[in-house]
Amino acid sequence: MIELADEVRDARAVVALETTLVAHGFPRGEGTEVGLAAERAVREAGAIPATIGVLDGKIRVGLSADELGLFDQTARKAGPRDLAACAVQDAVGATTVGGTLAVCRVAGIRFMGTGGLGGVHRGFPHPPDVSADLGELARAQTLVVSAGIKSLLDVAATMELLETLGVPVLGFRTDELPLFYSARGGPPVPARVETAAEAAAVAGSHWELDGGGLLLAQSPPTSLDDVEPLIEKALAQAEREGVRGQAVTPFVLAFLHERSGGRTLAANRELVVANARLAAEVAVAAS
Ligand code: PSU
Ligand code: MN
Repeated sequence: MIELADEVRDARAVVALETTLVAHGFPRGEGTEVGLAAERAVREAGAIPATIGVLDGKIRVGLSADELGLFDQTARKAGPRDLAACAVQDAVGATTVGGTLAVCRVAGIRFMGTGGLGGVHRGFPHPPDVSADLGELARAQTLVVSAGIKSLLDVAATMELLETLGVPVLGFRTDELPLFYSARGGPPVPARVETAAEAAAVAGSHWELDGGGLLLAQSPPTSLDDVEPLIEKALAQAEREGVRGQAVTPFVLAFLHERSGGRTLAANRELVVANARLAAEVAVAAS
């Protein structure tokens, strides 16, 4: 059911990339461009990109540009629980961070790049919405590079849960956890690393201890420090419209992209590519 592209199977350094942000994280058409830019960044750093998604009844690891274009708004959002049904029912399944990690666990892929990790949604336990990204991050022996935790979530609660799950959180040249759109204002990180090689060494040691996933948090290249009021508006609007579950994150991202006049869109695009590049540098250092 899992099919690896030839170049992924033969590669020494591989970086997994997700397809939910391609399908649901950007306006129509733009997600594909972001996905391709992330793949280019991985190659420039000397690694092979393995973009993961469900297509043609298979879980595909490594997609062509044309195949990537099939992951649009009509794709199902595929978290860990959705992979099997998507494959059996021949649906296009855009994998979340959690869904991608579930595949990495089986395929033995150790590094991944994304935008922002999912986590505990604000207002917990009403509803009790906790992203499946966290459970998979605890299980998979994969290091995920992100711009921290999306600030539309309850970041403090998510950090507590990561500690409970035994997930190391490394700040890349920062003492503060980045907040997706902004570099500053987050909680302190439990450990800071200065280089990709150091991150690779910590990951290797953690896996020697039979640990699971790690989060390597990198500040966004462009830091937007005035998004919080807009996030509150977006969450209130989602509430009014009865948006629930898997639909919340894409709804909020789309609202922000529109209402910020495209500023969050540009920032999000940039940070996804930067994280893919850093994930590749860590993968190369580890090989
Ligand atoms: N990072 C982005 N854009 C995104 C996401 C991450 O820059 O759209 C996606 C990831 O796929 C992540 C998902 O797994 O948001 C979290 O969704 P939820 O809160 O429903 O688990
Ligand atoms: Mn959720």
